[in-house]
Amino acid sequence: MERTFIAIKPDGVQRGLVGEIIGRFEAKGFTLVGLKLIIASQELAERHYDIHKERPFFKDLVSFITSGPLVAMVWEGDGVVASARRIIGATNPLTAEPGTIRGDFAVSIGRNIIHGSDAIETAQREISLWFTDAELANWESTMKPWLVE
Ligand code: IDP
Repeated sequence: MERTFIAIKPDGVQRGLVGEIIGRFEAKGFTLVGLKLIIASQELAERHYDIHKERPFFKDLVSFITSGPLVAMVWEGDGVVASARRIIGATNPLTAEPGTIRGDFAVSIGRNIIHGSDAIETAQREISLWFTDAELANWESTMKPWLVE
């Protein structure tokens, strides 16, 4: 079953948007299989954003992402990786569509409140970076027959 890694960044936590954001994924019909509130270490943040290490914003990004607690999550469902990216919206919140999380709640690219894996392979890498197998729950919602034909 397809899984994706979602993180509510420290700005989303500070702004009290945790419940709202989790609610959107729940209401959509995806299944929560991992959840924790943590302050990421410098090493974890650098590994997570490794692909951006040569970019001018890398230092500020790592410093911001480690600046306070974030909510790390794994969500499961058919097509969840691409669907979550649509629910989240464009990287720049000013161009993100209204109705998306970034479109509804953010104004700045450096404070765009949420991360979602951009591809299935990236999701697998990020999930194993942030979670151990024991931290993930293998379960099926009793709602499934009402969600999936
Ligand atoms: P994504 O989060 O939508 O996948 P990426 O291009 O992978 O976007 O960038 C990762 C994160 O780096 C973004 O969410 C944003 O917080 C930050 N970022 C990307 N581009 C810039 C920039 O030009 N200035 C400042 N921060 C940026």
